[in-house]
Amino acid sequence: MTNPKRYLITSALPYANGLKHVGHLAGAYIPADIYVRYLRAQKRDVVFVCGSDEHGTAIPIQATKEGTTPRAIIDKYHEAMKQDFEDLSMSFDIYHRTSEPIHHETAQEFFTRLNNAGELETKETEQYFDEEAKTFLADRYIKGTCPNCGSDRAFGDQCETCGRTLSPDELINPVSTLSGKTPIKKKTTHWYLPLGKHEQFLREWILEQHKDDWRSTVVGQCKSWIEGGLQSRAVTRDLDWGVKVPLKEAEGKVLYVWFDAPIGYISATKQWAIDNKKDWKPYWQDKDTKLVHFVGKDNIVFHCIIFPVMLKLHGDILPENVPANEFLNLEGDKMSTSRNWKLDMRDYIIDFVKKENGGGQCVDMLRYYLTQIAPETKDSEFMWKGFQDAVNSELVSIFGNFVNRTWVLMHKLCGGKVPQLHTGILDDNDKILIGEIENAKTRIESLLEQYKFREALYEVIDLSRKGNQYMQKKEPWIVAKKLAENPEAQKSIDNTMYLCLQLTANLAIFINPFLPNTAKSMLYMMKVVDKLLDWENAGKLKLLSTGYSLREPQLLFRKIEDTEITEQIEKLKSGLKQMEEPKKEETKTESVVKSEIQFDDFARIDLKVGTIVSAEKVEKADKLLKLSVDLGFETRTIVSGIALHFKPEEIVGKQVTVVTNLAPRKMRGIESNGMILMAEDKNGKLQFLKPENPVSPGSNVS
Ligand code: B3M
Ligand code: ZN
Repeated sequence: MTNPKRYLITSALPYANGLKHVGHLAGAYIPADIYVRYLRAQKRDVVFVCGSDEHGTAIPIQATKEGTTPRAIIDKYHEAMKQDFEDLSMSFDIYHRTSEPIHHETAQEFFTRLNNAGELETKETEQYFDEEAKTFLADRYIKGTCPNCGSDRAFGDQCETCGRTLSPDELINPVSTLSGKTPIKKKTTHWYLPLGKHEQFLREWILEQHKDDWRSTVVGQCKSWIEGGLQSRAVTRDLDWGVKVPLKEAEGKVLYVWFDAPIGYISATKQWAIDNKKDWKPYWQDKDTKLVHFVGKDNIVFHCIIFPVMLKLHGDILPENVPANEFLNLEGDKMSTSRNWKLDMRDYIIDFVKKENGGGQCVDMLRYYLTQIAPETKDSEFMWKGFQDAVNSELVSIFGNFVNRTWVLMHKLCGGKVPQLHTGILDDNDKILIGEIENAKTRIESLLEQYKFREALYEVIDLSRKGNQYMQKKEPWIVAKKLAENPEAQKSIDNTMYLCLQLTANLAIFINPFLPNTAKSMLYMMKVVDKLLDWENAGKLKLLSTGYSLREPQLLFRKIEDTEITEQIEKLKSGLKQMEEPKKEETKTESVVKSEIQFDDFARIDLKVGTIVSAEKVEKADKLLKLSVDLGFETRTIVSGIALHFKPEEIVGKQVTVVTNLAPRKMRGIESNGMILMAEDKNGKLQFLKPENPVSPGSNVS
C-alpha cells in the first residue's frame, strides 16, 4: 500500500492470566513500538492499540490455581501488565481490556452480523465432557499428547511446545485438566466459521498478493494450513466465562476466545476514539488505512486466516502485513512459565530499572538487546552474557562513546558552542562522513518499512561506529596541540566537531524509535526540543546551529557488571530448582553468619507485622501452606514452607513478621508476594517471629 492515509497498529492482546516475560516483549510488543514511534516521527496518523485478553479457559484455570475468582485474576494481571508495559516505554495509544462492556457489545454485534448473513453454520457434535467437573472440555480444560511433536504439553487449542493449533479431538490420550480424569463424549451444538468456503480468497490474498511482502515464515505457515485443508472452526464454547453468545437458543454458551479477542482491537479503537473525540470507523473500514498486526508465531493462523475471514465477512479492511516473530529462548532452554524458566518483565524492572534513578537507560538496554536478538525469522536466544556484551561493547563502547567524546571535545576545543563549518577546506574524510549522514536515512527507512528492525538498528549503531572512525582519523585532540604555531588549524577542528555534532543530532533521530529514553537524554544534552526528532530532519547537516551552546556531557549508558549477570543466572537456576523440589530441609549444622553486608543493604529490606487471615494446604506440595496475610494496607498471598510444622487451622489469627518487598515468585503455580520470618529451635521446630503484644497489621519492623 503506497502512502496510506492512516495506520492502525496492533500488538497481540496478552492473556490476563499472569505476568508476561521478555519473550512476549520481544515477540509482539517492542517491534510494534519501534514501528509506531517511527511512524509518529514521520507525523503519520497512527493509532497503536493493545489491551488484556480476559476471556478463555486460561483465566478460570489461573483463578483456581490462586484460589480466587476469574474477575480477581483479570483485575490483578490487567493492571500488572499495563504497568509493566508502561515501565518499559511501550507507547500504546490505548491499553484496553476485553472484559469492558464496549467489547462485549462489539463482539456480539460482529457475531450477529455474520450469523444473520448466513456466514456461520450450526452443528451438533460430540465433544469431550468431564463427568466429575460436569463441564465440556475445550481449549485449556483438556490436554494430551501433541499429534505433531509428541509433547505432553498439548492443550485443546494449541500445543505449548511446537505452537501448533489443535482441536481436542486431535489430542492423543486426552485428559481433563480439571479432574485429571479421561473424559467421555457428549452431544452439544455450536456455531462454526466454515473456513473452507474461503479457501480461494485466502490463496489469492496470502499466497499470491502477499507472497513477497509477508515474511516467508508467515506465508509458509499459512500455506501449510491452507494445504492441510481448512476445517470449519467452532466460534462458540460451553463455558460461563466469556462473551455470551447473543442468541436465546445458545444459553450457557460464550464466544470462543479467539473469535472475540481479535475483535478486541476494534473495541479498543472504539474506546480510543471516544476518549479522543475521534471517529473510529476509518481505521477499520477505509481501504486507505494500513492495518498491521504484530504477533508471535503461535498467533499467525488467527491473525492471517481466521480473523481476516471474519473481517472480510464483516465488511472491514484486511491486514496489510502480519510481521510475526518466532520464539525467544532463555539461556539455552525454552522460556517456560510453568517451569519458572523465564525473565518476567517485572523481574527486569525491579532488578534493573527501579534500582537506578532515571532507569530509562536500563529500559533502553533491554529494548536494545531484545531488538538486536529479535527472533524475526528464526528462534533466538536471550543470554545474560549476551545482554552484557550488547550493552558494554555496543551501547557503551560505540554509540555512547561517540556521543560522549563529541561532547567532551566540543567543550574542550570549541568552548562548548557549535563551531562554524568551513566548507572551503572540507577534506575527503569530511566528505565521506557527510555522505554517510545523508544516505543513512534512506537505508534505515527502507529496513523499517520492511519490519527488519534488527538490521535497521544495526545501521544506526554502525553509523556511530563510522563517527568514531572519522574522529580517529581527524584526531582533533592532536591538531589542537599545534594551534600555537598554526592557529588556522582551528578551522579543521571546527569542521570535525561541527560534523560530529550534526551526526550526533542525526543519531538521536535514528535511535529514537528503538531507544526513546536515550533520544530524550540526547535532546537534553543538545538543549533542543522534541521537534528535532522529526523524521524529516534526518540526513540534514544544520540541525545544531553555529554558536549554539550545549549542555555538559552525561554518560548515556553505564556498564553491566559481571556480578549482575551471575546473580541473574543463579536466580534463574534457583527458580527452576524451587519448582522442581521445594526448599530442602536445612541440615542441622551450626548456623553460621552469612557474609557481611552494609547497613544500606539491610535498609532495603522492608519488614512489617502481618496477621494470618486464612491458611490452606497447597495441592501436591506437602511442605507448602498458602497463607493470606493482612498487612493493613493490603492482604497478600504468601506461600510458606511450614506445612510440616503447623496445621492451617491453628495459625489463623497469628501475627507474623513479613518481608514485604521481596520480588514475587511462583511456587506450584501460586504467586507468592513476600516471606514469613521463622526461627528454628534446636529440635528443628519452626516458630513465628512476632511482636510480644499484638500490634496493628502493617506495623513496621526495623
Ligand atoms: N491472548 C494469545 C497470546 O497471548 C492471545 C492473543 C490474542 S490477540 C487478539 O498469545
Ligand atoms: Zn506440539
